[in-house]
Amino acid sequence: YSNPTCAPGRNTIVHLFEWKWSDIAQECERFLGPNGFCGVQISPPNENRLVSNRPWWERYQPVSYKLITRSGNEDQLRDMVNRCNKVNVRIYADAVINHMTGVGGSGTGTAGSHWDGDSLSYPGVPFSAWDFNSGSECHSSDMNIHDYNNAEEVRNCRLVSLADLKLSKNYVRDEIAGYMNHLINIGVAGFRVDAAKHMWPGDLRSLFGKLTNLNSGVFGSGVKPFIFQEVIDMGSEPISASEYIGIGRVTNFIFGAKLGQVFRNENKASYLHNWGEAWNMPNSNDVVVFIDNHDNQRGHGGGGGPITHFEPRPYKLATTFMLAHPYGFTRLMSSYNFDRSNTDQGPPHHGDTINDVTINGDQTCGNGWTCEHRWRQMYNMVAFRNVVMGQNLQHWWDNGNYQIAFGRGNKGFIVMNMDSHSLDQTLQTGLPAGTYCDVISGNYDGSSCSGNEIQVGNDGNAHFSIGNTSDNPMIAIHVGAKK
Ligand code: ARE
Ligand code: CA
Repeated sequence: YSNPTCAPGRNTIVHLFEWKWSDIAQECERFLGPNGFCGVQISPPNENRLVSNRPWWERYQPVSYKLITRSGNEDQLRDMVNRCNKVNVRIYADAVINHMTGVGGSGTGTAGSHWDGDSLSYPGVPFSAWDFNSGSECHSSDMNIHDYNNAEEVRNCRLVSLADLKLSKNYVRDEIAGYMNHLINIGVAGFRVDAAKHMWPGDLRSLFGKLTNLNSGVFGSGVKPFIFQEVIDMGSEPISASEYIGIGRVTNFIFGAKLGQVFRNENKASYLHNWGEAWNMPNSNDVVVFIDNHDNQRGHGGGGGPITHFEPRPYKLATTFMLAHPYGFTRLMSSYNFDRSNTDQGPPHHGDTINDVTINGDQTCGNGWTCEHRWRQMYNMVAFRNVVMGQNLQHWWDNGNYQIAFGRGNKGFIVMNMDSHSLDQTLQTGLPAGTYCDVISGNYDGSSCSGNEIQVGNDGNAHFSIGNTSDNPMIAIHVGAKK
């Protein structure tokens, strides 16, 4: 389950957080397909609890596995999956399977199903009280998780009072597998598994064993879904991400935290010369990496103050480094604007309807959508990653401080200046001689560069000069953008 199942030559996914299915379908066709993205992580597609003021997090409180949410209904989901697959962009669903709604209270969900969090009744599945962990499995005083040093409590008790499903039960696994197989049948390529830390690895292994292969009409025969499990492991708790590796990939939260320090100038960039496993991170092929996610960009999930789009300069630098470097399977975050004093704020909306994503003349988004993935530095580096994939990191250079450069075989080269003085260097790029477009300052249209040009000589050397005050203090060149 660790193979991302991207179409050939594609290597990065983007989390289109809280987008509508109809907007994602268009985005696949007009932008993600043409720009070489592998796929989209979508918000949870199943029925959720209706919470007043519609916070984004209501979608992490399942009511049933009917495919009706504010993002759209099942027909719209199918249309999105088909249209995206057609342009070689895959859909990865966020699977919230550890729990149902918060306990206490009752109501209806986004598909109209009734739920009762007092009696633990979810007739839309159906689940009833016997399908949840009880006092026999959970031994904390109030059934909630308090002690992350107690693995049994973390897995058998309630995460922020969410009704905790009993995944040791075959019936529960069958219902969840039925839901995931329904999505597989529609044509999704895989899953982000929410709150995987709160489920026993053995239960997940059995559950995933019930999954069918991907839709052969799209993927060919015998292809397993891609699974990446959300396990927040900063190295300080008894539950470690390594317990989940082998079942699928895991989310690597150390990655964004460590790069955050570097690109905020709290830890020398020159130390990145051995970035990767040597930094006490899992093997490259076992992880999904990212700079921030929908939780930590708003202080949820332990927060940790990652760099986000609110700090564009270090954010673009950190993302560029991530995409240029061989380590991990890369995910971009695509946000909506929100007031940082209100961490509940849902997506741009009118009434109960999520607003359309509009596209401005310069390719950026309007209507309250941030669309980091449409910033030139981001999408051009997604293309860079596709061009250099499989090439070794070589020709590392640094000034012992905050200026660094490295190449990827004879395909691409990057130079970054986070220092407080300018960079002026002739460096060995490993690239064939010629004129290259700097894909940070501009685009290549097939014949000319709209930004700066870099000359690589017959000896592979090129001269780079980067000021320290620019908004984008870096240069990236690759053989796909050579004049
Ligand atoms: C909401 C309300 C709660 C209320 C609850 C039930 O905020 O006050 O009790 O509803 O009514 C998201 C939001 C939550 C929200 C929830 C349900 O973040 O605020 O609760 O949706 O609507 C832990 C988990 C990790 C989890 C983070 C948030 O280990 O799996 O907490 N992340 C995922 C998603 C979230 C989502 C959920 C799980 C739930 O990405 O978006 O929650 O589906 C240490 C530990 C971490 C721990 C962290 C925070 O760092 O190492 O493991 O993360 O502390 O406690
Ligand atoms: Ca659990």
